[in-house]
Amino acid sequence: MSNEVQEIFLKDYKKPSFTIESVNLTFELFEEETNVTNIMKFEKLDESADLVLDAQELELKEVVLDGEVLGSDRYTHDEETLTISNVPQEFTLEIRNRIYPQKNTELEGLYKSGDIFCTQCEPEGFRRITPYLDRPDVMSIFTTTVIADQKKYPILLANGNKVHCHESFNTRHGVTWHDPHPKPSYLFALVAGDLDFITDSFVTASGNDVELNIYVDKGNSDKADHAMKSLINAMKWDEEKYGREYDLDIYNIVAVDSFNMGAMENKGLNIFNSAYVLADADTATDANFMGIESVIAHEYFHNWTGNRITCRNWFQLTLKEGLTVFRDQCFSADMNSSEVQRIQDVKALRERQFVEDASPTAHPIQPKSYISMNNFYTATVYEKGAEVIRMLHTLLGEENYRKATDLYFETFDGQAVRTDDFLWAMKEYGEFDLEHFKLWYDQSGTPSLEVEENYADGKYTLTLTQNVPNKVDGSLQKAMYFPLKIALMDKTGAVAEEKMLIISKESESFMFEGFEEKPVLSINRDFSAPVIIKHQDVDFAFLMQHDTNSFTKYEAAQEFAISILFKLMEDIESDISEYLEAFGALLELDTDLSYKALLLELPSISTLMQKQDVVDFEPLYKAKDKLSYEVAKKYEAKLLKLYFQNHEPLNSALDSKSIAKRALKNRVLSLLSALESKEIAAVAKEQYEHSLTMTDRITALDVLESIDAELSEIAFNDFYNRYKNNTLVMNKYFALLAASPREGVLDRVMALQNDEVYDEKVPNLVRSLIGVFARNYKYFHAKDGYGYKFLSDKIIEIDKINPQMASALSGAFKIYPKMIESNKKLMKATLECIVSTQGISKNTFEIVSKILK
Ligand code: 0A1
Ligand code: ZN
Repeated sequence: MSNEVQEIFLKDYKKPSFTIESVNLTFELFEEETNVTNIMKFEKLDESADLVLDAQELELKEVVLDGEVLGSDRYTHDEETLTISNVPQEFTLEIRNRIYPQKNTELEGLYKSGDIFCTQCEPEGFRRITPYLDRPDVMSIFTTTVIADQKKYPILLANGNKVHCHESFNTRHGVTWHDPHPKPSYLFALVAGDLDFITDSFVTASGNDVELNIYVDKGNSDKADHAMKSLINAMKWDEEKYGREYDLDIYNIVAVDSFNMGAMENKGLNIFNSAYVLADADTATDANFMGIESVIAHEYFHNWTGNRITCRNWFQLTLKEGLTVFRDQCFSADMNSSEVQRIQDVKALRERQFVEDASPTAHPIQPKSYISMNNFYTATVYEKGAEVIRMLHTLLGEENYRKATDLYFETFDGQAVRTDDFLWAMKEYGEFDLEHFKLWYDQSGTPSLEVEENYADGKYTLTLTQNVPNKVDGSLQKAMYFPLKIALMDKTGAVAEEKMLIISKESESFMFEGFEEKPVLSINRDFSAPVIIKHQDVDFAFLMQHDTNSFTKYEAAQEFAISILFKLMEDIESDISEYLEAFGALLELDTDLSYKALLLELPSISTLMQKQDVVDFEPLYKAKDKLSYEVAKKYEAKLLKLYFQNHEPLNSALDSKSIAKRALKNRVLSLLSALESKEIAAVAKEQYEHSLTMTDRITALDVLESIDAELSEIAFNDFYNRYKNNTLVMNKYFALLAASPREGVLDRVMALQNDEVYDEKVPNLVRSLIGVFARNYKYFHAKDGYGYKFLSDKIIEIDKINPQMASALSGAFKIYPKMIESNKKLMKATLECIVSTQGISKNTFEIVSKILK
């Protein structure tokens, strides 16, 4: 495969030579195969063009042009395309082809998730269903008829509104759906199955009554209420915040167990990974509930940012994804605690995107080329893309941002556009240097900002020096343009000056006057720009206590702990009393409990790793273990008190106060686990046995696993027997064991693959067991290289089943260039083994070969 791969470049983009006015599809679903009839009305835009349709793994039956059956000499059909020459200016093409959804393990195109037929077409799955101009800038009106066995598949769904139920014929029935909104093929969807559903309705601001349905596996309808509530809140929010209303009579959501990603925004028929729909207190954690709220909203928001206005080509992906993530983040902030939401978004960004941006697979939010588009549904395109939109929001302010988005919607509704078009609308209402700001779309890597302070004669000077890392190919990149929120405080914590600076040069100074003594700086408040702040000699203890911005206050707590951990790495007996004092003050803080739970969290291993030039995990774990132990030892009594003050085992309510109490007491329990004492094990055991929520049970299991092998085994066995029939809960079971800090994880992970619940064809299970193991740095990066060998063997094996899953797993090797030499050598051997594997997919090849470069 390696010498056959084709790289696609943004600079080569050409407009389509044809438009498709309408598509009429008929699907006849059978147990062995599916027959597709596809009638398209074409118009030629380029006189001399041949019609080249995308077609992959399709069994062609018949091609009929304007009523005439074409002989096989009139077209060519190869592995990727169906080409017809000499077509008229306007014509109707009818194609009949056959596909085999039951054999489709890639989960792209039409496939089966258990007994349910479903589709995934973004970005290029439609070409695995029927020949088509499978590109987002070809928008057409779809009518879809689905015909299947009535008993096995009573529910038949497609995009748009239901227009016709066909008379049953023998044992079969059919339904026709019509979507009046022109759309690209990647938004096509079809579902057939025997499903339960819940239904509700929403009246739009203009009075349209929309039917809302959520379809789930039989027996699961009692777990869809939270998803429905989230959907209704999202619909209301989009009307209020963006003036966007829903535009069909029906909105359907279907939950399936086998899905490569989180969910998909198909017009009027969202298909979801069941993990983002199903929840009740017994089986889902508070974090799961939040995740559902945010993904349901994300897919709903796509109806305007993605569907009505879509991407001209796949290089524009962040146009819809960055914007939609920003929208779902703001929604979640409005529904919950905005300060906690912001910190969690930044945490996720730094854990995933910053790591990606510092790796060989770093790319701009608007990539310039790809081998497999599937590889670009990345934290960079999504989360960094959202930060870029957030900066625009900051630069424009709420009111102008709203005017600018209104203009964007008015101007481009019904079109396939570019990020430049969105930026044009922003610029209409914003005063900022657009050309300079655009670098965020073209450059990769996380900029860092070095801070220097000077104070003399009442004047305070802040000098900021930007450093943008080189591109992956080694070339230089330019200084960026961004808003930087700062505040200057006096020694009591009172804010003397709060400002939004515009940073645009490699180095610049800002002067502030009228201070009696040197002010204390609070920088990058709210994380106004996705940059790394490098600032020496900061009084973190002061900021932890007095900073008025919830983000920078949290940041100070993290940075203080990080500096102490690095000190411990140099000398494990270092004096850490100052930090311990500051931590003690946090314990006393009277603040929102879920925010407090975040303040009390010690930095993750991934956070620490990002600060190392050459990564070696052993000393990181050692330092973290030491600090965790000292914190727990010094504050054992206080922590226990805090635990019991907030522990309400019988409260499974989902109001913010109950969630916050659980978050805080579980944070405290995790902190206490560092003591590895019988007492804490007993507390965790009690919590496992008597709490009513999954949130509590999961934390208890995690704590037991880290303290007491025997008690852990008992609890895990109990958990297994209780939930073995619930695959979503079993994901948690596998994930907890794969993340275990206890020796022998790899052996246990290997053995778990033979568990009757485990199935290598189900992405959620693979992510939970194999994916989580690859983030268990201590064991994945074990010095014997067995962790690497295990993962690379799995990648090669899974690549044959599901290339997208395999290339996602390959991401664990991204850290390769930064590892210490001994590990690097081991990693290199396994990576070379992957790329040289005969028949390796282009997905996996692209990621692994980039890592090796
Ligand atoms: N557009 C979806 C994500 C998605 C992308 C690709 C998929 O399969 C290759 C599936 C889903 C979203 O942003 O929610
Ligand atoms: Zn999306």
